Amino acid sequence: MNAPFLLCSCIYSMQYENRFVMSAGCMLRRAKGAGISIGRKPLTRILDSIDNPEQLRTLTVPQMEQLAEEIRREIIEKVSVKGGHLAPNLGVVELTMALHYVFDTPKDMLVWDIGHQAYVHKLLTGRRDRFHTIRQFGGLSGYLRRDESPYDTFGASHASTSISAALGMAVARDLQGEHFKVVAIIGDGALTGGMALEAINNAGSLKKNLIIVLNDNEKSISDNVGAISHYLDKVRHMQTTPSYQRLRDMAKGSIERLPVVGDLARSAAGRAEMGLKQFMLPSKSGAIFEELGLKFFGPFDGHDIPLLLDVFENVKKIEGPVIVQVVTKKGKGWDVAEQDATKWHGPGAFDYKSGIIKKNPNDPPTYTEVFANALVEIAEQDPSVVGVTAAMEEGTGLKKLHQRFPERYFDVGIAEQHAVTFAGGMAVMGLRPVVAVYSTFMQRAFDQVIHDICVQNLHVIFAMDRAGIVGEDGQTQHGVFDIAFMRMIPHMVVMAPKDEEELRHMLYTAVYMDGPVSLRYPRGKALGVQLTKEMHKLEIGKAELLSPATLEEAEKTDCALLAYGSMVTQAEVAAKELADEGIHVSVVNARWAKPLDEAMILRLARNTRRIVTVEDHAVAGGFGSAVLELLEQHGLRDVDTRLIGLPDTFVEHGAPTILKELYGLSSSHIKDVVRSMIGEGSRSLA
Ligand SMILES: Cc1ncc(C[n+]2csc(CCOP(=O)(O)OP(=O)(O)O)c2C)c(N)n1
Repeated sequence: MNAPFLLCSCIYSMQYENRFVMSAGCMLRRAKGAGISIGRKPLTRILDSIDNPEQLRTLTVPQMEQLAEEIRREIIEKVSVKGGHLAPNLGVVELTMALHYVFDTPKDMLVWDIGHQAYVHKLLTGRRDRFHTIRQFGGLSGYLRRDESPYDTFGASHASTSISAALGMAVARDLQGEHFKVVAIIGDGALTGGMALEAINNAGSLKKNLIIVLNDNEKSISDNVGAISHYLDKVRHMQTTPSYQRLRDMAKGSIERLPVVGDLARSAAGRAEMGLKQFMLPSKSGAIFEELGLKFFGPFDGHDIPLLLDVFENVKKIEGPVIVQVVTKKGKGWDVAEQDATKWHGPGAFDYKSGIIKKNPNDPPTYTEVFANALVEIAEQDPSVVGVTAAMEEGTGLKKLHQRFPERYFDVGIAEQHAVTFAGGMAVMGLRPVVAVYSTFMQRAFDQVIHDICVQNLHVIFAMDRAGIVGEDGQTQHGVFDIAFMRMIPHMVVMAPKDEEELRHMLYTAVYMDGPVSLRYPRGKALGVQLTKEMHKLEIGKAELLSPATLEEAEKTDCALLAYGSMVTQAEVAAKELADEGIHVSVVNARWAKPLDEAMILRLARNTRRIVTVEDHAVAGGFGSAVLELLEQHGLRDVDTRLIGLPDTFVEHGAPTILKELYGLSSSHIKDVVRSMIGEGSRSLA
């Protein structure tokens, strides 16, 4: 604990002895429990009587400690059914309770960063009854949504936004003459994002009343990286040094000897704060946040409820922007998750009794795995190949490259913009950087892709995982805009494989061509097709006709289905079933959204007069739009062309199968569209 702060908080606790039944938090701290033991359920739960923070505020500290255990159990049990964010939530149970206890939410505004750690917040803010529906279609979101609850003050899921949003709220509050607190809660991982640092820069000069709680658990999804993370390590480490411990004891002793609690003691504590602060931080110049104009307090034990209550009650009174560093343990309370917080960051369904994540051993590999293996294979042959990730070592599969070639692997933190320009710098020097990134997070670096990569025609490879509908993570995580924002940029080549075998060849092609190139592939299991030993280059801009066997035959079909990436399979299924009805369609694996296989598309359009494009992406600006543009350029406006893709809306969360059916990305919808084009009863030219 921060010794100077301890002085203030002890004084405070003395005054509030009656309210906190445990009395002065810092002096009468209870021994911590060993964590929850899953399987033993209490007969009556405090949790069942908590529907809002008002009710939480009536609890005593021992009751809150019991509630913390109940919340952990609830989260583990419910998340085990369908998967979700586990370790981040187990780590913030006490922190969330303390925030809702001390602050007058929802009038005081809590702004969570990312929101993957907001399950506790959801449980305490009237969503307990629906908690079992989390991340399921029609159920609670796995992140924050303003339309879900007045307690969700700002939507989130992409990192590093909380301080900006909270600062904006604080400015508006003051302009509107209102009075409430604004608290941003940001993880040490999210703090590596440039936006968070931009916001701190702004907050330090605007000097608004704003509280930033830094939830420091030393982890992003994997271990946190970067110089700021090392700096926080040092601050944390100070806590464990003997000199710090001595100061802390001195502080405690002096508080206990204080005869009265009043203004005098307060100012004494204040003086001690000033003096001791020099010892708390590695060096004066190292106190970077203070230098930037924010008051910095911490580190505090983020699992110590009485302490947290004291700290927040005090921080509430401080003027100007304040950062409070709270140290938490990711996965806290469940051994399995504590020991491997990366694995338990966001597991799929698991058995909470055994702590085993459910996985079918017969499942085919994921696209991520195939990509990761192919990249290592290529890197083994070519020392110029390097990998860049923005804090997604596990998710993108770059861990394999990290293990094989640590010196050619770069985790830059949650910093997609930097990742892109950093790769540009390496490309200028003749390296072949592969930026492995989720489609949704690529959105962050749009200008860098244009300005730093494409304008200079640099050879950077963007491998975009989780493209298309991702499912349970919902609105903010579906990768459904990348074709549009990539294909509109001059020089950029845009491709998507129909299966994992083609993914390998596309990656190889991307590495051994020139200029900027992007490929997208979906989340989850691949198709299970046989992988060939050797990778080879594909011809750029050449589509693959899947059926019928020749272009001459395809020209005679009723309609041409041009399918892009993962939708090829659905198109093939639809074509087979339509054939049973006597409707003959050709199926093309388009492969390239840019450059298009103009020759093939124009030939099919001129002869079949009916084109259907299919993609797992927004219709606006997508592959189908590219085809329409082509037809328009060649005066083929009278070709009946239908675009199957996502409408102009944000796709909700839920199982991919449900969402694909709902939004028309299914073979049955493709069939309906074809049928409606040619009329019931069909007209077969074949
Ligand atoms: C822009 C962006 N890139 C990547 C991610 C993926 N992501 C989700 S949680 C997370 C780690 C966040 O770490 P931290 O803020 O410390 O929170 P913790 O999970 O440790 O509580 C990352 C990288 C994201 N949400 N947003």
